[in-house]
Amino acid sequence: MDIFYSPEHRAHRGEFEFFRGELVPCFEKPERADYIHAALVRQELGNIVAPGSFPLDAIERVHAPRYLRFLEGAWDEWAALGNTRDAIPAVWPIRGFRHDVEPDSFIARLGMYSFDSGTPFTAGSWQAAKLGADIALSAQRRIAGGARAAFALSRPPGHHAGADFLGGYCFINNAAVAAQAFIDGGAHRVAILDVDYHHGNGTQSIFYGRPDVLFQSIHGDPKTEYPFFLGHADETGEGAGAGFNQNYPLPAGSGNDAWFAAFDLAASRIRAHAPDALVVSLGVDTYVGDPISKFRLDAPEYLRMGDAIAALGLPTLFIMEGGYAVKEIGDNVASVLRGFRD
Ligand code: SP5
Ligand code: ZN
Repeated sequence: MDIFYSPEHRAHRGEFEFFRGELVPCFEKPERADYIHAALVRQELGNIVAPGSFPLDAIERVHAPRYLRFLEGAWDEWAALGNTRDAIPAVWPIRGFRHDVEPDSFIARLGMYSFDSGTPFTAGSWQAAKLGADIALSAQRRIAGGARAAFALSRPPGHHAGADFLGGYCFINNAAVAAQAFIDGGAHRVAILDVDYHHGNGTQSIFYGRPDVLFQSIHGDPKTEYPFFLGHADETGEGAGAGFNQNYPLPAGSGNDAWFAAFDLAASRIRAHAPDALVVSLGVDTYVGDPISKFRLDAPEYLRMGDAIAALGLPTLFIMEGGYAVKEIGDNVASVLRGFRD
């Protein structure tokens, strides 16, 4: 399958994220994509294809224009204030605060458009995030043109980003942008399967009221796992979208059997939806060796995952999300694609 990739992802290179009272080196680092790229080339899993460039319109189909304008200008604004280090959100308008008045202060607007302090905004974050969306759209177009599958190998990831907020290392929701592009291209129904360890809160929130885009997410139980405030089993959609969102939260420590039991439930929902295309938010932070996550999937399970996804028999767009065991990330991603192909 074609693998859409650009080395320019390196423009996004956060220095530190805030964790337990101190700044720790970012887990979401450029080496992640470098290792994946190297493994896919070594295992000859497909042609590496440079993305095209798309107008912002396709991204504005799921993100608020004023949020995108903020992201686009954020680094210049921050730098004009005399800053050279990354911008890290530090103040947020929670319940009872005004959300209708956009403050003038940069740090206040950064807080208004974010939900955690773990997502530094760096000099090249906008460029890399926009490029990631272009990668997702290029891969989506390949499938719309008749390909069975494509892989959007991008970073930063996207599934925590909502219509007007960043967080969880994510700025633009690539999976949501791609799913919407399928709909705008004439697809009647799309399914998104999110296998990242963390709940795809951004994707869920974007499609929560819609029946055309089914969202299925298997993840660590938000009672104990990030992002904590969304991802419970009783969140099933609202209004016209009622019944088109399913979460499969599993306890920290869950292993292969529990994970694939949840997968089978998600797979039957996807089959029942009869989508024209499947978007897979592919995080491999479910791996037993992941430094920030607590599932225990063994390396061979990624082959099985790819095989199980292929058994759905759908045109499939894989989009890269999380995975922080950098030395193993390439082989685990390659296994999913190999399991899918063979
Ligand atoms: C896309 C994605 O996988 N985003 C995940 C964001 C998780 N952010 C919270 C990270 C908490 C770091 N915990 C460090 C534990 C070190 N032992
Ligand atoms: Zn994750």
